[in-house]
Amino acid sequence: MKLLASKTSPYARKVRVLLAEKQLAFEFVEENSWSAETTVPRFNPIGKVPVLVLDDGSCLFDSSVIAEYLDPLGAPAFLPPAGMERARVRCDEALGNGITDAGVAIFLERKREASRQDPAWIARQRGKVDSGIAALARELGGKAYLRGDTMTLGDVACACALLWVEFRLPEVAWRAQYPALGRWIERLESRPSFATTRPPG
Ligand code: GSF
Repeated sequence: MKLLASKTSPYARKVRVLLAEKQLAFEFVEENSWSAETTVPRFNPIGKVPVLVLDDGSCLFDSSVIAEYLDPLGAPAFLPPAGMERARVRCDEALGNGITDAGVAIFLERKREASRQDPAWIARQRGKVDSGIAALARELGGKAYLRGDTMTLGDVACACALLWVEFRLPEVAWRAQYPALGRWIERLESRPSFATTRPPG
């Protein structure tokens, strides 16, 4: 299988961490979905990365869908089998995705010419980043991982979100505000799956 992705995408990083943790073989195809030459729309009509292209040529897109497909392909499992336990992990993942979505909205708005930026829109999205990170800190409390002693997809999504926020929106400074999140993320970052998927530069 092939993964179409950029090296900076936090959504793609979530998938790349899972592939590394499960030691699944894949070809990384670097794509900038914003460039005029991108081939991504041929594989995903929405034109976004990550996209997983399977050996039969069929495609899966949206990082959550790719995670759903990958989880049973190798150990360890990142999702409980069913029921409320699985829904809770999915909700943790949605929290991470939501922090990322709001952060990306700010990042893209700031790319516009200063006079065309909407400060109210940026403030609204910043509110989501801040309240999302506060909720994550409350959920983690003093636990090793969000759901106890086992790392789940929720931990991976939230860690990719926070590391991306630190990379692109350093003014958010969540490490200073939430030392427990810092300790949790240091544990995750020391894993080869996170170390090898760090954005360049
Ligand atoms: C979001 C993917 C996305 O926004 C997912 O896979 O979870 N819900 C999707 N990808 C961005 C790159 S990045 O911000 O990670 C993308 O490809 N954007 C191109 C565009 O045209 O919006």
